[in-house]
Amino acid sequence: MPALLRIILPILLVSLWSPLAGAADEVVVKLTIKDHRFIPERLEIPARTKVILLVRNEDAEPEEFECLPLRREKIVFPGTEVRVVLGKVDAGEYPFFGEYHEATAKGVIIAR
Ligand SMILES: [Cu+2]
Repeated sequence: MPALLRIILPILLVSLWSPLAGAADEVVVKLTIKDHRFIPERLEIPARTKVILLVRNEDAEPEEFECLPLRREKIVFPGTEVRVVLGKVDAGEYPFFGEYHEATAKGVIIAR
């Protein structure tokens, strides 16, 4: 094993083990914006579990993900992805929309 790897490998393993590196009870859910619509429009997530939402914008214009009941909003520039921490959500339905294209960009988060 090269000397550098011998130094780096244990550090890497320790960082993977660390609870700070990313909790195992965290769920990552993906949402895509395309043609000014959200895919999927019905987004199911586990209730009372820490949820991270990754919102990717495949359009050529910016969009803003906005979910009023969960008080989350974030601008997503073209060709980029943002991370929205939803946190632990109670069971229920939470509508969201794209503030810049409200007529077409809408959906609902279903937590159960
Ligand atoms: Cu807004």
